[in-house]
Amino acid sequence: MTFGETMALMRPTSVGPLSHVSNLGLSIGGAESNVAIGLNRLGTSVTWIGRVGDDSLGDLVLRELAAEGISTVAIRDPGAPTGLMVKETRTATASRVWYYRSGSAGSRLEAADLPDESIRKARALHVTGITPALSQSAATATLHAIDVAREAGTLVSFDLNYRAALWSPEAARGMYRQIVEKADVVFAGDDEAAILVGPAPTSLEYAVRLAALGPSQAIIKSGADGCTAIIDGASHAKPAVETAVIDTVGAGDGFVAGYLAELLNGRPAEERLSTAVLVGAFACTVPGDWEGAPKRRELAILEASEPVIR
Ligand code: KDG
Repeated sequence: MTFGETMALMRPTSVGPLSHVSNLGLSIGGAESNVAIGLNRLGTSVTWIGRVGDDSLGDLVLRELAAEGISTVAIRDPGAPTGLMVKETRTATASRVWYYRSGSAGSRLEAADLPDESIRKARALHVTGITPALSQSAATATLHAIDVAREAGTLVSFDLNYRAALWSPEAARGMYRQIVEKADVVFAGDDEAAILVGPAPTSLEYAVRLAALGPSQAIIKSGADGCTAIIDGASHAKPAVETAVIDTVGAGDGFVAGYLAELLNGRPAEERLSTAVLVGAFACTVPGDWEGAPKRRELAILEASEPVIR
């Protein structure tokens, strides 16, 4: 189970400043729904909870999630629009994201929106550090959901997912600490971990410091440098899977989906991390944030020696 804000996502069909781009494709994006889709494609069913506006972009979000087979608990908010995210492919190798989400329906998520009984019954609850950055009510909802999950023995997974456009490192730090101390599994990039535990010389040291705060599984995602983890007291590392990179946005969510899918399948740590780096690489192969997520039967594609599989 997961919850958060899923936005409409517009992305250019050509490279250059947005002021000179004449066509934008329309899709959806949201870290938690990206993870949900990744998990579902790997065979793990997921429920996504969130608010969208009572508008056409809200219809788009819910239709896409339904098309991906995600169960949704969606609140239609007539008082606020569905959030919007616009990508700019400024150069072939440098892109950026513009958010139009302040006051959005998704940011008005509140604890009363969350079905506590379903959280209690879920095998896992996955939250990200984006949701508590959206508003006070979303932050309260996040902490509430984690408490409900913990009391019921539902595994709590947390991806720090720092977004500089939403809050400062100082504001994020206290919230990260509260959540990490209650989480079973924590994911972070090196820079994100540094916000919470201060600068460390190596990724492994970041994992050690995060694990020292409580989680039995602390995983550092280092993009093209792979990942490092402390899992049940043992250290692990995996190189990234090499692929032609089109767009790295969503790779971290793919990584999380791959890891959680294998964790929930009862697979050992090494296998969780192998699938994580593989699914993360798949996310980089397409412009969208989640469209490249693999079905289980496709997992071997990236390592195939022939470009065409017949
Ligand atoms: O991780 C990818 C996400 O960043 C993207 O899909 C949208 O949730 C999003 C965000 O807040 O950036």
